[in-house]
Amino acid sequence: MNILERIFLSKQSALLFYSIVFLSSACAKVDNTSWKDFLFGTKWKSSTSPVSRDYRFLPIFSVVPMGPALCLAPSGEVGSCIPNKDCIIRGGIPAGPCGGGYGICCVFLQTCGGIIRENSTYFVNPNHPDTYDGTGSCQVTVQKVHPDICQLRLDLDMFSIAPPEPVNHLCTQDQLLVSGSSPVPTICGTSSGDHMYIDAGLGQSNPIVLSVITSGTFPRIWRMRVTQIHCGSIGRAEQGCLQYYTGISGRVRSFNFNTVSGRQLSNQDYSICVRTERNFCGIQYNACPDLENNRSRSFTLSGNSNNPTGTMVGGGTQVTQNACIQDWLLIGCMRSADRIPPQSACEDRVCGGTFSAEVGMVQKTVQSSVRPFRLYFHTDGIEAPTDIDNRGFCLDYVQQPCTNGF
Ligand SMILES: *[C@@H]1O[C@H](CO)[C@@H](O)[C@H](O)[C@H]1NC(C)=O
Ligand SMILES: *[C@@H]1O[C@H](CO)[C@@H](O)[C@H](O)[C@H]1NC(C)=O
Ligand SMILES: *[C@@H]1O[C@H](CO)[C@@H](O)[C@H](O)[C@H]1NC(C)=O
Ligand SMILES: [Ca+2]
Repeated sequence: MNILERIFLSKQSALLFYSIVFLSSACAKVDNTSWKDFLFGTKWKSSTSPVSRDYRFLPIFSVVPMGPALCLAPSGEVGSCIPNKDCIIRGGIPAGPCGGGYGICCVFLQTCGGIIRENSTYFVNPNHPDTYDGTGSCQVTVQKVHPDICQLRLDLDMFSIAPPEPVNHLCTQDQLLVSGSSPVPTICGTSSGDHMYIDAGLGQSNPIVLSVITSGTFPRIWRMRVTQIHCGSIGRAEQGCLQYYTGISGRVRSFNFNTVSGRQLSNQDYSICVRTERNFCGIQYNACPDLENNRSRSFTLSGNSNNPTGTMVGGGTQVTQNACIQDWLLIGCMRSADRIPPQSACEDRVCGGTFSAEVGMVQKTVQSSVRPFRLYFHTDGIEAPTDIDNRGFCLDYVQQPCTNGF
């Protein structure tokens, strides 16, 4: 039994005791000593934040008519608005009244050694919301809330663990690992706001284990929400998509992307899917604005990003000056949008340091009408000496109506 497990067990028995105390008190009001305080220390509720003390809850009711009522806890987690008694029995944290005072905003939280048995449970670092500096493997096991769960969605609300090493951008210090599902790339660094869909298999298959492996000193913090998705749900991502976006416009980016200090992660191999909205036939991509750098680093996949680096396109079998063999983004049959008439030739792979569908130093809008709309991202395990300070990619997409020449 490692230290984390031991801490967890002692906390669990403490929790059980605390739950009994809580149950016996008829009042549902959250006072200074909350479950979170007990589990992680007294800093959970910021005494400087007025919102956490006057309980101004924002009840948000699900648009799904039969679905559970959702609510927002003062500390930012989405909870379920259920009777207080049920919250305690199910091991949740009562985070203030909701539903006009008829329910309690119940938040489910797990840390190292925990088992997730409720939909929409958060996996947080030990000592959350303070940082965690320890070494070890912190894992939670996800059990399906129903046999008819096919996917999990992981929302990285807060995610900052040690970055990849600077030479080959490998996650050698810290890692987020997902096991028990179809392969998910290992990530590290900072990716708050990003998400992943995890294939959960059919029926009561093997549980999925989420692990954050840490070594060395680093002030880590994570809070990821695990949502369970029914096989027949309209919210289910298309098969094989690690990331899935809906809506006619949006932003896609690689993990640990940051124009100032991000490092493109090595050993990635996944697809990003954009749902084709009704009456849309094509899609355009633009590099995101980069307000921090002189020359945009929003698309820096290969080459030395500290020097102006042009667009590279196409695959092939050998590393030539303008082929994408090692690290690339693939967008089916893409063309630069500014060519009238459109170019007859199109490209699939793009890399280098300037986003465009053709070789050059000028950033361009790229369009594709291959459906479904997907991007495939691939990186190998090597950066140095050719590839230096690559940040990865950030692209804004806009779907194009069918009337617009497609
Ligand atoms: C609750 O916390 C506030 C601010 O930290 C403190 O002033 C107050 O005395 C505490 N109340 C109790 C009952 O501990
Ligand atoms: C889990 O919760 C989300 C909303 O947070 C909901 O859309 C989804 O249907 C729920 N899944 C199950 C299995 O109830
Ligand atoms: C842009 O780069 C040039 C050359 O390195 C430098 O002189 C200039 O100050 C930079 N501008 C900004 C806004 O960083
Ligand atoms: Ca590489």
